[in-house]
Amino acid sequence: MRRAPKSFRLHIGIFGRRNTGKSSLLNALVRQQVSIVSEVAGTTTDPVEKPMELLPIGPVLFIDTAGIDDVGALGQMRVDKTRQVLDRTDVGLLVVAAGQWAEFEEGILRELRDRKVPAIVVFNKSDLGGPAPGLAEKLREEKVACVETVANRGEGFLGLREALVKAAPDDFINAPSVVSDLVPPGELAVLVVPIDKEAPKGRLIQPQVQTIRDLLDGDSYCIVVKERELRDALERLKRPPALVVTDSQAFLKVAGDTPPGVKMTSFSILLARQKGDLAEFVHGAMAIENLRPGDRVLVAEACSHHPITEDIGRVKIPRWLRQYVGGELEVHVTQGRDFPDNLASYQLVVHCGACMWNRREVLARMLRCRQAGVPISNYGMTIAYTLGIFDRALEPFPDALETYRRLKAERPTEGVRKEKGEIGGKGRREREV
Ligand SMILES: Nc1nc2c(ncn2[C@@H]2O[C@H](COP(=O)(O)OP(=O)(O)OP(=O)(O)O)[C@@H](O)[C@H]2O)c(=O)[nH]1
Ligand code: SF4
Ligand SMILES: [Mg+2]
Repeated sequence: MRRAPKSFRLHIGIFGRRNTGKSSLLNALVRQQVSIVSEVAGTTTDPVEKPMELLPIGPVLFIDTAGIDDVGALGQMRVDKTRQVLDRTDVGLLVVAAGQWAEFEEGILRELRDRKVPAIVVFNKSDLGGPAPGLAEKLREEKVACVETVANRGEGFLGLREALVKAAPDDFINAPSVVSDLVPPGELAVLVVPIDKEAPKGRLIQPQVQTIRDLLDGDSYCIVVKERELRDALERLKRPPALVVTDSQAFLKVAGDTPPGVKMTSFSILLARQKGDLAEFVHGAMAIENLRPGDRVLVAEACSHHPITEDIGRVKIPRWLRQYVGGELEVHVTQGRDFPDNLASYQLVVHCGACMWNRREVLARMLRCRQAGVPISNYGMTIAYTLGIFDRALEPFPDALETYRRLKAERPTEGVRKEKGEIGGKGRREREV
């Protein structure tokens, strides 16, 4: 994996009075003992830095600081060092113990606000007491996010991660391109766009348009074909394309017609990476292996209506899943901003590519799923998995492929159902409308 230089990392500064649990919070966030914790106020004397991959944001740098309510000469030095951290913070966590709130906390918020740095107030030690009545509401009105944690017991961290995703500046959240990093300048991508009765009249759909535009922006180029012409188009080329991208519904035919060695994926998987977190979707798709007849599956579409996606979400994906599982599934469909509160009652969420949304919205949804303990996959990932071409579809994304292979190796039952012939027969048929 390429290492992100420090400046590309989202710097998350952890501030607050002494002994509020800042170091405990850092240790719980990174699940390691990187900063010394003790009941003695003033334990952390110098900023402690910890770089890590914080899914789903990506590379971050946590900076635990010395409590800045210190007094005396030594205290002043700590205050100065902590203040320097404020200057390089992209998101500030203000840790407050058991509702302690006074001019001191208001002062830190002001400092963050003056620097236009988003702040999250962490009411830690909430086992000992919550925020003063009305305080959280007042802060939220001021657009300051608030969460409650018990850092030494690891409680409240999903809420904190969700708040971090919301607070992170767009530059960090909207990082990956659609496709241009996969097709070098001057190279060719072949895009496969089935034009059948479900295709909207006279136009291409958003994911296809966005892919073409991104290729042009990246100084590469593409040819666009229907699935029937793909083989012929590839034969005419003097050198193979850098990538073949297909509508997920034509996955199996396109996988068959694209020579081994030529990377292939779908528009929907490109969107899974650009708008969401590909590694998390890999986990989600692999949860299909655990589905059993009678399980509940939520199909979520980000926009309110689209003839193709409606059909794929309501008819085709449920059918592929049922065939893979070998029995009935209870499939529910949601559209737009509706997302049920009872997520935990589902065994799987399958999300559309969310081409109309920004990455932050998709990541927030993924976090809600994680919070509820329900795996989330997306359309293309689900289709590739049920059709048995998951590795192939992940080839352009070495990190995701690696995650898949590692998880597969760790799960001894993986593939057993296939070998026993319990699944996979009818599930490998394509485009059953
Ligand atoms: N009850 C309770 N105790 C906590 C919680 N979080 C941390 N503590 C305890 O509070 C004490 C101080 O924790 P630290 O993480 O060292 O606090 P700090 O803010 O880093 O302190 P300084 O480095 O001195 O500024 C330790 O004894 C922790 O075990 C919590 O959520 N609840
Ligand atoms: S938002 Fe989702 S359902 Fe709507 S067009 Fe985009 S991918 Fe399809
Ligand atoms: Mg500390």
